[in-house]
Amino acid sequence: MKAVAAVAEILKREGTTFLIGYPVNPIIEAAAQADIRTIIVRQERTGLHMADAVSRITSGQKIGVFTMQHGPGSENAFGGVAQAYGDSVPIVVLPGGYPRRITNIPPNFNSFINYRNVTKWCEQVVVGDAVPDAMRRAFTQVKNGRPRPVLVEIPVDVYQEEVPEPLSYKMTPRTRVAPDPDAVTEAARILVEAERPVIYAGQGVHYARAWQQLRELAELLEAPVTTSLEGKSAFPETHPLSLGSGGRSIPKTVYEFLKNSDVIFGIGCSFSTTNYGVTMPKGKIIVHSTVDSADLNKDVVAEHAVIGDAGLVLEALLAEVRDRLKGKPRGRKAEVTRQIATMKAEWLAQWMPKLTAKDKPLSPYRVIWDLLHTVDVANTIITHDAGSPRDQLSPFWESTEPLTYIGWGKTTQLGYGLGLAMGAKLAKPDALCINVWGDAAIGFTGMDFETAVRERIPILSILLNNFSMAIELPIMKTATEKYRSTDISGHYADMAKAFGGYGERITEPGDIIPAIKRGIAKTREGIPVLLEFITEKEINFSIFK
Ligand SMILES: Cc1ncc(C[n+]2csc(CCOP(=O)(O)OP(=O)(O)O)c2C)c(N)n1
Ligand SMILES: [Mg+2]
Repeated sequence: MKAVAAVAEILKREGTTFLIGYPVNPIIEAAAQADIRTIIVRQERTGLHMADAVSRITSGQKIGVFTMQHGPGSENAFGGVAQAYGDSVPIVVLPGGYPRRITNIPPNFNSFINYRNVTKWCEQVVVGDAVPDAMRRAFTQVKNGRPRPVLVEIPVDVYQEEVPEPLSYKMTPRTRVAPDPDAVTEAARILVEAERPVIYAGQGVHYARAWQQLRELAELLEAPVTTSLEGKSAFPETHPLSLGSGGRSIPKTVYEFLKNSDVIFGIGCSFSTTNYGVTMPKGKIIVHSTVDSADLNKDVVAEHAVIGDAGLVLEALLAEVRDRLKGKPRGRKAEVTRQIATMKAEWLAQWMPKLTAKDKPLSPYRVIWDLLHTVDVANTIITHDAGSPRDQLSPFWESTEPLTYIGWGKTTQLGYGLGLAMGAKLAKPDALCINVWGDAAIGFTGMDFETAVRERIPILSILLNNFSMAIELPIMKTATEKYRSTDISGHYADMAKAFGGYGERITEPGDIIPAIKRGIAKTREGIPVLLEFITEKEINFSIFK
């Protein structure tokens, strides 16, 4: 068989049911011939974001795959792969390559050379019959160890070469890394001895699907739980031990409890220094559990470390902690949960005027608050974008079920949220999939709303249009005054309609909830929806430093 047909057959054997891509790449045609649904986007970046969400929402059980052409395709796709690398998302990227004769000759863009720093595995196939080996290596890497993108570049003259039949390829295995028992014993001792421990859960908990174990450990230790932005929804945020999620803008409980803790237990997290995550306060005893030892002592000094799959680590810790506590909590819960509830109520009361504001232009906080109280939160998957919408949404959105919030932001590419919502909808067609973004964000990827219409991916897009890059106002004062450099404009509800979707522009506070309900109803009819809320240039955030 031809190498290109072998790629399609291997994708099938790996369980790929749809391939997201942008022409020209013959894998698209071969996939269709093999009955893999092909989904064509309007630009590569969005397609990668969609593949990314497929992997995130399924905890990597279903790996998102994206293909594009050599040259412009692989050049333009760079952002999408870099974003997945930044946030540690496992995707398979299949660019075409220049013919072998000229693949290493400038100025030809060589994916093998250029993508090495944003992938965990990057290979160029040099002969057709090496395709099965290359694909086996890529899928093995993407499914094992720390999740991150992998890439196999296939030069255009390799696609038509022969691969021996019958094709020898079996689905690659998944493994889990178990922790060192001594490290577990040590960590359990520290956690049990701690007076005021706080658990900080990262997205490793999502990839290990270890939500139940996390909950059991928190309840046994009677320890408050917060998450990274990526880990948001790993612990029910309505649980009395929840502090809410981390990020740039956070509930007061996250800040105060971390500050007053004696021990911080990071599970399935990298503790990377980022503007979009809480900074761990100095002087704490840190117990760091991660699947990748490259994270250890990188940004945060950890005296105690446990390497392993978050699920296996939590199970081992549970057994040890149960042993030490004779199976029962020590009766700290009432006091801890009372403190959390009191502080949370005070903090929310401070924000309530904005969350329920009757102003025009609308308060973005009011839009978010009304959205939270209109949708069925447990059956909704929501994501933010870069900019103010992230900082307005993440502290106030309380996720109750695992993987119902796609939090992100080790790097923060404007326009990421649309593709994430679309990928989530592909992976979970029954969920209401929402992206909340600003008018700068839609400038990057808005054209792919047309993809949602054409490919029948009925998402609900919530646009907070303040005709501005409001978050930049404080640092672009002169440029704004002299040259209006933060102003932007557009009628995006009309844009959505022009693309064949449902669009509505909302200016009245009383119309927010009815419009959301109309929008949800339209998504149920299979029509993507864009609700454009005209909002004020709000730049107050729940930031603690
Ligand atoms: C690709 C990219 N370029 C630049 C930025 C920097 N940036 C972050 S937010 C922002 C403006 C956001 O404006 P908007 O989406 O309208 O939200 P607003 O603050 O107005 O609510 C910019 C320029 C970015 N995150 N991504
Ligand atoms: Mg804006």
